Amino acid sequence: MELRDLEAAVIEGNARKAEALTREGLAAGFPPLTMINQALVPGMHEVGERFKREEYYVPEMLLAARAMRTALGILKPLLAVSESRAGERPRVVIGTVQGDLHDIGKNLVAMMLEGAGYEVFDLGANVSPERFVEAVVEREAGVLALSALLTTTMTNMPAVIEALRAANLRDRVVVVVGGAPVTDRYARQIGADGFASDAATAVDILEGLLTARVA
Ligand code: B1M
Repeated sequence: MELRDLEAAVIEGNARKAEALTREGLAAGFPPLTMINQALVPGMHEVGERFKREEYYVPEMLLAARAMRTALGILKPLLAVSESRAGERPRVVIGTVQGDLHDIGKNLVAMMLEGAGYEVFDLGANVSPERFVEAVVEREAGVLALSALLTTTMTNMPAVIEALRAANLRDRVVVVVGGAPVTDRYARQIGADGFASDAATAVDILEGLLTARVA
């Protein structure tokens, strides 16, 4: 098994092949994160490029997403959970903002945070500001992570921050945002505490923000 075969299975939208190759990759000793970062993510990136060039349409994107989710489903339980600091850490509520159905990147961020020992409550995609606030209250969360993949839905992020403020929770919750169209500048502009460009950085950024808050 080669990583490029797994990447190709995602690009082709072949879930069965992606599943078989993921299992083969594990048997061959590839670390789960290597398969994610060097095969699955580049595969989805290529799908996006083909969509841009109008070689792929929504059905192809859906098939690719299914292949990627199948592979991630196998890898997720294998991402090592660092137990050492679990319990000391604030709970995280995560979701994709209203109007946006993209959830793969958000799922990866959730997986990486869980792997780093955070307790994560994933609200899924197309989440309203009210639902985010409700979940922060219900779960007594100290972190809210928002994802958006569309330029037309990232503009729904400020409404979530505003809803937190209206519920008098803004000072108690660290808000991190991310997703392909989101930038550090935009994060600052809407009053988020942090921005992460990818799932691994999300963990680092959050660690930094929480350490700064304690200090
Ligand atoms: Co859509 N789509 N899509 N799509 N789709 C994009 C995003 C697009 C860039 C494709 C393109 O044109 N090249 C484009 C957006 C253009 C724009 O707004 N600038 C687009 C479009 C236009 C659309 C539709 C409007 C198409 C249509 O219907 N005509 C439609 C919108 C539906 C909606 O949401 N209302 C649509 C639909 C879909 C599908 C449903 C078919 C499917 C999603 C399936 C699913 O997620 N369950 C889909 C897919 C698969 C894509 C692409 C090909 C892949 C997205 C993905 O999963 N990437 C995408 C093209 C692309 O991204 N290159 C595209 C892999 C993933 C690992 O990366 O999500 O970026 P990403 O996540 C990264 C980082 O961004 C970051 O970490 C992740 C891991 O490293 N990150 C965070 C993400 N969230 C974070 C949160 C954080 C921190 C970091 O919080 C702290």
